[in-house]
Amino acid sequence: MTRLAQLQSWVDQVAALTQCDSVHWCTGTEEENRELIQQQLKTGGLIELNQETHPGCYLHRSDPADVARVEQLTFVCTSNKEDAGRNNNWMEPSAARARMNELFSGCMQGRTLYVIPYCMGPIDSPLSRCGVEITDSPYVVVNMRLMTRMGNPALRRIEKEGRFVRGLHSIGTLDPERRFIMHFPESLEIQSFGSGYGGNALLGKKCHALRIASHQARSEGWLAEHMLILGVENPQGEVHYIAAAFPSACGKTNLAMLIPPASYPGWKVWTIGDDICWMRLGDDGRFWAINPEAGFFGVAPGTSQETNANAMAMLHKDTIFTNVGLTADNQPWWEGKDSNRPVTDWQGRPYDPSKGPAAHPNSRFTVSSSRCPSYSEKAEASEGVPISAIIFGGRRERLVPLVLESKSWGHGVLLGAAMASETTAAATGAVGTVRRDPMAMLPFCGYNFADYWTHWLSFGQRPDQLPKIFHVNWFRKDTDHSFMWPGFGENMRVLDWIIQRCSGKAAAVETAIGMVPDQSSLNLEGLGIPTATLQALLEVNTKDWLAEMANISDYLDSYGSRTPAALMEQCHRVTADLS
Ligand code: TSX
Ligand code: MN
Repeated sequence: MTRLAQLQSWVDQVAALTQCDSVHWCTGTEEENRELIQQQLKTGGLIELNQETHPGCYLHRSDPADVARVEQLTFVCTSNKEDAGRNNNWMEPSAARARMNELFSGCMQGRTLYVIPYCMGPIDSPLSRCGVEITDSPYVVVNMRLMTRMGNPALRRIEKEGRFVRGLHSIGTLDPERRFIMHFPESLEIQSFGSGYGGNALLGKKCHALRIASHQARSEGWLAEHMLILGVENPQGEVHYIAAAFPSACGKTNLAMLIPPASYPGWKVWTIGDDICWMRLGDDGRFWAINPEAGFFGVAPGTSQETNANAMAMLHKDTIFTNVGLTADNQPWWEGKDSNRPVTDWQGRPYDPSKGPAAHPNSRFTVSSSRCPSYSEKAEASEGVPISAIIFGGRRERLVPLVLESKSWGHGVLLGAAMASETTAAATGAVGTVRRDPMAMLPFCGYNFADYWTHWLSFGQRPDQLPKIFHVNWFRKDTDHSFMWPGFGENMRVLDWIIQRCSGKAAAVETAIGMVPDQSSLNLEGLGIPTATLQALLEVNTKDWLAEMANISDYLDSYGSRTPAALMEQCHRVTADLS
């Protein structure tokens, strides 16, 4: 129950449409969470894990046909098709509503309807935004409690502000033929039917904090980005904050939780967020950023003591695992975790390597940010943190140098718009194909990419205060197919160079595609990287880059007449400098 009439009447209307048995207003309390978990243990929605090694940890097994986001069934429903852009599927709003009404009609018979008020961002921050998700999935409720500020405090803020994103979700019958994720950015609405999977069902995350928020951010003059946020503290106690966007399978969560190597005594990396960044220009001309999330919904496979010790430390308590395998003593297990052996796979079958991996490649952990050893207290600051540098990245075996600094804001926007990654085995499609993924927002930008680049370019007013923009590539390979850069903790050396560039310290060499470290300004002490390898890591091959620029130009052009001329000019200038 709420005293906000528009919220109460929407809930009443949805309850009537879905014909739910009962309505539960989520408070977000411990007690409520305990009850929801107990109830799911009874129905099999959750399975208890080893409570000695993993207190408060549970396993959820999804329907085997419901294990990932469904981009082909995800729509942006703007009144004008062009506003959604060729980067989105589009449906006319009233047609989409009619379709969804049919699906939601009577879909909660015999079920409880949960009303989840949530706040994306610190509860007292002017940068935060609220929403209400209605769902019939108790799994969604317990996950939303970890991923957002959920319950009474959020409801109080919503009642005060009177404005919130309306999210409606039902798992329906999980029929892949009757599954849709609809966004109505003009009226701040989300409707998701037929999937219980995270990105399709936890509406605060990709649907609200990226698709709806990016649309809202454009009209309000801020940015909602698919970026991690970290703080680098030097031995003098100064902290520089960095936001970074990478396509999937580049190790964003690992970078957000990086542990500086022994060669950086007294340095510390603080985690603000691992997935989403909302930022806005302050009166001081700097970008101030918050992490709208309150938890991590991370990919489990590949997470280990070696790749991400901070993540491993937080996954022993109060964590929900989805689609991982089990050891003989009921501990969660995934490929790459440790030398334990799985006995049960993610579908609950006896583990048989000939039937595939023990954990689904997209299996996940959900855990509160407060469990992360490197979690920054500044993540709770209502004013956010000031961003010194923005990093774009991609997985490229050839061509793209280890690190590159843009020559201007506009050139930096080009680096973001031209981002690309080679597909890995985990993704569908051919392995090794280069796929463009501008600002890592391809599946998440709630409006036309061409307008999005115009919006990015519009911030180039006070260039002296703006963050510097960089591009990194941890994935260069030698002719013998081995990685040239050690990556992981050693990426600290690249972050060090980036911060030094922001404070005008480190030297750089100007090339046609941007500034690269001069051979002595990147700290390589103790790495034993041969000079030839370093040269290759930082080389700019004119012939190959001319081909790349032609490809980028065609790609940007494919967005049509709305593609900003200033972006095409950046592209042409780089091409001319290469020639
Ligand atoms: O997350 C990764 N990062 C960022 C870490 C802060 N990964 C894993 C990507 C899959 C999600 C990386 N993989 C990184 C990286 O920097 N680099 C690589 C490639 C690589 C893999 C193994 C080695 C080195 C590089 N091993 C040895 O050199 C022994
Ligand atoms: Mn993401």
